[in-house]
Amino acid sequence: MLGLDGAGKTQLLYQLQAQNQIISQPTTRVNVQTIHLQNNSSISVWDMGGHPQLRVLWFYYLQNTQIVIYVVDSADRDPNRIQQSKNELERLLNHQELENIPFIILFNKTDLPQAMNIEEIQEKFNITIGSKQTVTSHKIIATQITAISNTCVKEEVIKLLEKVIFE
Ligand SMILES: Nc1nc2c(ncn2[C@@H]2O[C@H](COP(=O)(O)OP(=O)(O)OP(=O)(O)O)[C@@H](O)[C@H]2O)c(=O)[nH]1
Ligand SMILES: [Mg+2]
Repeated sequence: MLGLDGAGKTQLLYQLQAQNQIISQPTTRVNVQTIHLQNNSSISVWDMGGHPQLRVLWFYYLQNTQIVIYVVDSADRDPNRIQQSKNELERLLNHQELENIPFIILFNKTDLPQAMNIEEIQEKFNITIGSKQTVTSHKIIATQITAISNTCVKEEVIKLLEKVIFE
């Protein structure tokens, strides 16, 4: 699970574990947690710190990755941050180690009034929200979420994971 600092990755990880905890600390390296899916299967989620100085570490953990969950703070309208987030995403999509790996792209913080709407996201990130698409070698699903909400976030994300794993 990757994305810029403050995007909401750790908050989402807690949701996936059904813990309604509010996160206040940036991740300094990586949190690893097991999440249970259907058919007694489970996945290990590696939540990496997104601070600029930590992003270099992402590339040491790409081997054996089966899915990338890329989280974006859709309420951060700073053009520099949008560009950084796009650049990091592009770097991952083009990385040889991740060839053919599905991506789930989550535009988080939709609860905030300044959050970008679907049209703005699609225009700024050049990504279609909702439908499955193929970008270079990758199957991609992008959607909007609110990681702090306690309604259905876990179910929504697990459904997306199962969709890219099993379908
Ligand atoms: N309003 C709102 N705040 C959120 C949401 N998701 C996360 N946050 C807050 O955003 C801040 C950053 O969230 P984190 O989960 O720590 O972000 P992160 O991506 O893990 O950041 P790094 O560990 O620095 O890479 C925290 O204060 C969260 O509570 C959301 O959906 N809505
Ligand atoms: Mg974190």
